Amino acid sequence: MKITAARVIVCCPGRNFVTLKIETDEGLSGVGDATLNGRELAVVSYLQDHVLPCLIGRDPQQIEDIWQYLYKGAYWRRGPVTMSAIAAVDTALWDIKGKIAGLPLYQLLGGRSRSAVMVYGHATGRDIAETVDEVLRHQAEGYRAIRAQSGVPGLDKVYGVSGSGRMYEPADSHLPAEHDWDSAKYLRHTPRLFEAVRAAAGEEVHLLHDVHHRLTPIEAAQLGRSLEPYRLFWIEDPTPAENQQAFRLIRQHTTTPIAVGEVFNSIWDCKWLIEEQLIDYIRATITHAGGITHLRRIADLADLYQVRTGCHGATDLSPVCMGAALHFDTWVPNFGVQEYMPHSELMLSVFQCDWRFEQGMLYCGEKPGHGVDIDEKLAARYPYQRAYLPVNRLQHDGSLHSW
Ligand code: EZ4
Ligand code: CO
Repeated sequence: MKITAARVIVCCPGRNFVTLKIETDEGLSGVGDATLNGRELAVVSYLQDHVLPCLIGRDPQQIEDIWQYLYKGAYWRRGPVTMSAIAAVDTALWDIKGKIAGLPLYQLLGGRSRSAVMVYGHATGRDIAETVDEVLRHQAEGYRAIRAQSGVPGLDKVYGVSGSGRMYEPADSHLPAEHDWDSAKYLRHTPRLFEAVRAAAGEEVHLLHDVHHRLTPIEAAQLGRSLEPYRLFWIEDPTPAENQQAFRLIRQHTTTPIAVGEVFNSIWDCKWLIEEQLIDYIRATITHAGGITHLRRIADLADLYQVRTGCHGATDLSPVCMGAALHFDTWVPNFGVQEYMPHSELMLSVFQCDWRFEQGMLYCGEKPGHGVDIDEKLAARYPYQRAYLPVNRLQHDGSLHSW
């Protein structure tokens, strides 16, 4: 079998997605997600200009060899652009392999480890009352795990809080918006938020929170400790992870579980944190961390240390990523939870999916491969629109801060 064609499809049905489609001489095709929020076209060029010409004529069944060829063969290893491009190829090839075998992806990986995939939904509000309402709404929809974020009194705009208090979109379709930040205000507010949420939502529901790299290590330690009475499932990205020693400091002060890694792209970003048992959940995704082939290695390493998976699943990951992730989650032994922000109707008309949501769980489909395809004609009606994540500045003097 040979790869005869490969093309990159860029579309914006409400937000930008980059999709790779690979075709073969036997009429089977596969798709992969290559969306890197706010830097989409860099991956498009990486694929079109540098990767796709090397794929034509190769045997699509040799997934491992093609992965190594693209990783070692580039000479320039790792990085989000490279690893997203490799991920897209890898995901498309696993999709093709599933179609060759006539098996859903989770069967190729080793079969079902669980009946369904627990997901967490996003409850966001402009203030505590609105967030509590959103948490209750999610519980009524059956969610067993809910991430809670809210506006902070005295701060104008805060990450993850949309104007309407409902869904937020993690990009703005103009040049980067500027948000303001004050860690002291946030540290005072967040325990009050979770006190109210836990009181309203009861003991059973899993509560999560995303700090989005905004605290220093000692501030993150304070936050973790102040949230202990509310028994969170995790706090995510409490501090930036470039200096990984920071997590040792946090660990010395709090038993609140820690999730890290939505911006990681390689096992080398995770290795030390996992081996030193400084995190509890690894957030790496298929799309940004080298595809199924590489994420499987990360999960296997994590399993040795009882670190569980908690794949990133915001709406900037395309339905292709979500489809593949659900198969991965159905198989992976050390599964923790899967992030789930439902895509819009329009997005789901461009991408056809076969998963279903029921009582806080997602069920992957049984179609061969990962079960997601793209309607290229419809996609062409929604061309790329420039969009960026916001930036964050300290409120009192305008210094640029982590977003
Ligand atoms: O900011 O997906 O946990 N989820 C998140 C997301 C990320 C975006 C970045 O593109 O932090 O909302
Ligand atoms: Co996050």
